[in-house]
Amino acid sequence: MKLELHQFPSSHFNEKARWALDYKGLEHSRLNYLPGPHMRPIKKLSSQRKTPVLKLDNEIVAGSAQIIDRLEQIAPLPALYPRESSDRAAALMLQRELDENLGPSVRLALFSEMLDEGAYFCRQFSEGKSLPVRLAYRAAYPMAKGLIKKGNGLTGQDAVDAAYKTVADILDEIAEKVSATGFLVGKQFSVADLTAAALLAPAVNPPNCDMTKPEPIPKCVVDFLARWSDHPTTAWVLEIYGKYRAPKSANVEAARN
Ligand SMILES: N[C@@H](CCC(=O)N[C@@H](CS)C(=O)NCC(=O)O)C(=O)O
Repeated sequence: MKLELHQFPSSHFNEKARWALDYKGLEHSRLNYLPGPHMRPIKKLSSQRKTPVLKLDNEIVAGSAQIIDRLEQIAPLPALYPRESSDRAAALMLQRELDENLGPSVRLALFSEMLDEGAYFCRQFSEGKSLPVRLAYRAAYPMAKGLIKKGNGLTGQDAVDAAYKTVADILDEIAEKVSATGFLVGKQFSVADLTAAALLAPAVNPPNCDMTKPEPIPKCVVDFLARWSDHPTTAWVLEIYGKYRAPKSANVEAARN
């Protein structure tokens, strides 16, 4: 089966899908899109506009949770779903809650700090592209900024404060949940741990993550990372990345738009 991940390299939801593919050792190609220009081709491919999208031969699966579910069917081992049905239900429910609350809040909080650093913002999302593409992307940024704000719920200070509070509350909840066994559900690494660690990666910047931040990191992002660095959940994310984030099993990185 030929697997193609249509993705943004710098995206925590895409990191979920990459991690699942790598954890299962599934060879795949990664096709990289630029946020913004991605809309038309991704919509054509999957009838919706968000990444990640996985193409399995002629089958299209959109959404990180749906992709993990499909991978669990085609490559059950090593398992990301707990074997026990009550644990599986708990892990899937946690994944859903984290996808709905943690993922968007981490992104909104980080974007609220980074949006005024246009050069860095563009560099992070266009790394690996040709110089003309990067220059064009940077030139379009002032016009795109309003759309980026709107598309990510950056409607004002109240939204930013709420996102920060959501992240802080979830960090505390995770620390409490993992204190007994080191895992969010049961005694083994599962989709719940993968989801929490991948969605927190933009706030932790793990060294073996597929989306480490380009250097030099501007002060606003250094401060964003420092904000959580002493939290026990940050140490937990680094530990989970160290133990369970298998190296890349992608065979090609092709450029798209
Ligand atoms: N629930 C979706 C969320 C995916 C998502 O928010 N993707 C973002 C990147 S992090 C995206 O593609 N945004 C572009 C857009 O909204 O057009 C998932 O789990 O995959």
